[in-house]
Amino acid sequence: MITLHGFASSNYYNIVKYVLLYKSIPFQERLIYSGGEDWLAISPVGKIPALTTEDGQHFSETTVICDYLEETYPDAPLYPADPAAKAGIRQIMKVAELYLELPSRRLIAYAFSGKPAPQKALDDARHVTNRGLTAMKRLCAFSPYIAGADMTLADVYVHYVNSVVNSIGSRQLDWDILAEVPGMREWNRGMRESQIARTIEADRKADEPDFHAYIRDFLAKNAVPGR
Ligand SMILES: N[C@@H](CCC(=O)N[C@@H](CS)C(=O)NCC(=O)O)C(=O)O
Repeated sequence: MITLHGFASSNYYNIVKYVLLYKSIPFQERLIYSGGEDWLAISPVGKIPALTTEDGQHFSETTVICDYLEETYPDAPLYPADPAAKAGIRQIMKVAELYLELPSRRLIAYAFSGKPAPQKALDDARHVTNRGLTAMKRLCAFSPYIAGADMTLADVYVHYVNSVVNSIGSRQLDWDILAEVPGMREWNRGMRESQIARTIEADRKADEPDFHAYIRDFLAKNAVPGR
């Protein structure tokens, strides 16, 4: 059986979990927050999530895992068949990853430690996020799904990107980032309603105490340079 490694407070983990549930692929979850050499053998950069296939191969990187699942389990497709339409979906995901998720994520240490972020870090995050927003305004249709009539991987991906943008980026920058893209908030609310999203959210809530304990322990051992 497929094994999904990671923890339920990770938005990237939840993207893969969503795909597994959406496609009704049998899988087991292995709880891990971080690890040593054994973990690097499964996830070479040491990041969550990673996946072990039915025949024992391991790999990491969320979009790589999702593409593997899509190609191996083509039922309940999350990409259009047409290559150009598929590229359009992947473009939305890549823009969301590089220009929305990552600038917010770079502020995560300040959010967890409570130390004020250096002004340069805030300015950089705002600049990159602005570029992402400009692109998303052009790319997103929300009619009713992010790229049009059909639910795709971009809906799943951006929904969980938005959780980091909302909880980290918006708070650190004191800026309602998602409100900048017309239709994004309403669409995001709709995405939260599905049974799969509710299951994932319930699991995330259940993981919260352990995740916070892990973060407290991490911060006790690793100093976060702040302003
Ligand atoms: N590029 C990776 C990023 C994954 C990632 O940043 N995961 C976080 C958890 S949400 C993590 O492992 N953080 C610990 C670390 O960076 O060492 C992906 O797309 O899967």
